[in-house]
Amino acid sequence: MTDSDSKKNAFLSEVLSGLNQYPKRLSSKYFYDEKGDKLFQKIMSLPEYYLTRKEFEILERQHEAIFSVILKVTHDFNLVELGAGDGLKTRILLRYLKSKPDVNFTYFPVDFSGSVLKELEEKTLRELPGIDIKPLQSSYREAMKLRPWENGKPTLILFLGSNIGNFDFDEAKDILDQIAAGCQTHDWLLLGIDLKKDPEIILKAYNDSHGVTKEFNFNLLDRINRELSANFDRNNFKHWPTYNPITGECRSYLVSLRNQQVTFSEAGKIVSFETFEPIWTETSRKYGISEIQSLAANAGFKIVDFFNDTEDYFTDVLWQR
Ligand code: AVI
Repeated sequence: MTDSDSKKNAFLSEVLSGLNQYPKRLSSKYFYDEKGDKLFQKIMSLPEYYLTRKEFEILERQHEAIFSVILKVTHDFNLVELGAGDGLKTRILLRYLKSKPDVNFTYFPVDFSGSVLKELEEKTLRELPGIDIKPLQSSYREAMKLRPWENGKPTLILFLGSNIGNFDFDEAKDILDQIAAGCQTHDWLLLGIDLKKDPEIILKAYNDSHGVTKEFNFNLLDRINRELSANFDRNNFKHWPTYNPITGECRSYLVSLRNQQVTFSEAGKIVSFETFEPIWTETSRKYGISEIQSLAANAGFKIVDFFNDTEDYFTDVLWQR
C-alpha cells in the first residue's frame, strides 16, 4: 500500500467512525488541505479574527524580552515550532536571532501539511538566506516522539497561534505531557493561548461578516466529497459557531437542515442525518489565567512569564521544564 493510500484509509475510517458517533464529530485537523490552508490564511487577515493580529503585536513588541530569558542561558540552541503554518509570525523571531552574530540556532518547523511546510521553507530562505532550517512533516505527537532536534543543546519549543485551543481539555493536557516528556530539564515552551474575553468578540471571530470561516467549515465537506467519494450537499447544512463562557469553548458545527442520507460510494457506506442533527467540526478553546497555571503545573512546567498584548486578548506564555 502506498503512503497516500494509507493516509486515505486513515481519513476514511476516522470520518466514518466520527459520523457514526453521537454526537457526530469530524476532526478539525482535516480542514487543512490546499484550499483549507488558503482559507485559513484569509481568516488570519480578517478584522474580526483578532488572534493573529494580537500575537503579532506580542512578538513584535516583546521578542527581545522573551529572548532575554533564553539568551541569558545559551547562545546555541534548537528552535522547534509545532504547527508552524505559514511561519509569518515566527519570522519576527528569526529575523531578530539572525541579527545577533553571536547566536547560533537551528529552526525545526513541524507541520501536518506538506504544502504549507514547503512554502514556509522557501519564504524563510528567501527572506533570511543562510538560516539553518530543518522542516518536519508530522503531527505534534509524532514529532515529540521522534525529536530529530535532539543533539544535547537546549531547546525552545514554540507552540503558537492558539493551536493548543483546538484540542479538548484532556487532549491538551496529554499533548503538554508529551511535550514535557520530550524536553530536557530547563528547556522552554512558548505557548500561544487565546484568553477568555467578551463572548461577543470571540463569537465574531468565528462567524466573520465575509463568510470566510463558514467557507472554511464547509470545505471539510467538499474535501470529504472529493477525496472519499461522498455526496454531501452543502446547501443541506448550516455553519453554526457557539461560545460557552464557562468552558471557554468556541465550537463550530455543521447542522443538517433536513432528514438526509449521505453516500460514500467507493466505500459502500451510507450515513443518515436527522433534521437539525449537528456535526461538531471544531473546538477553539479560550483559557483563563488560573487554567493556564494549572495546565503548566500538571505537565511539570514552571511559568517564567506571561507576554500579553495591550488589551489582554492573547498571551504567549513562557514555561520552563
Ligand atoms: C488554527 N486554529 C488556532 C484556528 C482557531 O482559531 O481555532 C483555526 C480556525 N478555525 C476557525 N477560524 C480559525
